[in-house]
Amino acid sequence: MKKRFSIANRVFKGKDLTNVDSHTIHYGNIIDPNTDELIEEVMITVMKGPKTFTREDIIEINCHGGMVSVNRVLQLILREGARLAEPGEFTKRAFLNGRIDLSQAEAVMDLIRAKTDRAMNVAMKQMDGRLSELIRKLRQELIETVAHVEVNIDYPEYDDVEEMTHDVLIEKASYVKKEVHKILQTAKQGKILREGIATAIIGRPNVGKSSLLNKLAHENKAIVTEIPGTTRDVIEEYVNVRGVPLRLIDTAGIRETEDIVEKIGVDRSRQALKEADLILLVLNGNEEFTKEDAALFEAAAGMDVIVIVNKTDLDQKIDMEAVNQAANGAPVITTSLLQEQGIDELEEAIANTFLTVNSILLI
Ligand SMILES: Nc1nc2c(ncn2[C@@H]2O[C@H](COP(=O)(O)OP(=O)(O)OP(=O)(O)O)[C@@H](O)[C@H]2O)c(=O)[nH]1
Ligand SMILES: [Mg+2]
Repeated sequence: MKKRFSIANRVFKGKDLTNVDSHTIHYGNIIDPNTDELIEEVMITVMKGPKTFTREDIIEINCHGGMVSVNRVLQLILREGARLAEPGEFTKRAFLNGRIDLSQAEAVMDLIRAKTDRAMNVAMKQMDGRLSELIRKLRQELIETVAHVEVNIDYPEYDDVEEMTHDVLIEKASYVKKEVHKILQTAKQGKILREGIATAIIGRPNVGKSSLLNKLAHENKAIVTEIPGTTRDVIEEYVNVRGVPLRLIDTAGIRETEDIVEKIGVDRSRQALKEADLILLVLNGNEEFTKEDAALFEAAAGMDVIVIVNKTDLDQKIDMEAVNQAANGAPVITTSLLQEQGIDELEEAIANTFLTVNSILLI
């Protein structure tokens, strides 16, 4: 008798689990076999391989919620000879037993770690075998092409087999290359969905960067004051903007400063800017467009940028023409974070940037 059944039968007072049908659930009690003490009232599910997640026999014990009851049952079973699964062990066994392939196994991990509904959907589709199917088709295409070439070489006398010419080969190879390239694009997207788009909020001091983080996070995470140079360290927060996961990074306002702590903060801001996937460049509409603002646009050149002209509730002193010119085609959104104006437009711009940058193949 298998070890898992013998352990379960030893601690379970109810039906003999070796004699029940597969995929059935049974009510009973967990009893300490040494002391006859009642440990917990449970439902036990018996699933015999190969129609299980790992293709092996599986016994699942459902006990009451709460750490104490779960722990008591767990401790007893461990004492009786079971051991805890290693992280990812069930998925590993499912893979080793040929139940799922590697891309599906990865999808299981993505599913567990998914940060938004959209990330979850992508993982579900990958688990469903969609990526495996794409790869399998390309592999098949290549195998058939190679077989075709071999037939041409080995049996030149067959005249009913179409000749594999250089042109046909090139055509097939470039088709496969194009498809592989598409799949690789989705890998970048997968990483973004798993880890969030690294989004740096950049701007001169006091323009409203921390206010922006707080608005997108719907929480007062960062300290906001009217004193320029309030944020000195990098603050990170995961937010979900219309299903797109962002790792928002609020930074110290970038300016020349003699203050040692602020200086370190400014260096970190520059670093965050360099490492980001997306830049939210914040300007103060109540002030002129300055040389420092222009320098920020230069630092962000070539990156995905959304420009935010904030404080529209105050007098507009900024030259919008200069802003649009510096933006060079990047979206420019006007907001009053204080009066909660323009946030919808900003969220839409973020979602759009994400969708166009990373064509979503798997969704
Ligand atoms: N009138 C007005 N004030 C705003 C707006 N957004 C932010 N503020 C104010 O501007 C000041 C600075 O806001 P913060 O969000 O701390 O600015 P910051 O860019 O993070 O500043 P540093 O951390 O110093 O670089 C605060 O007093 C905010 O209340 C706005 O849309 N309109
Ligand atoms: Mg700040």
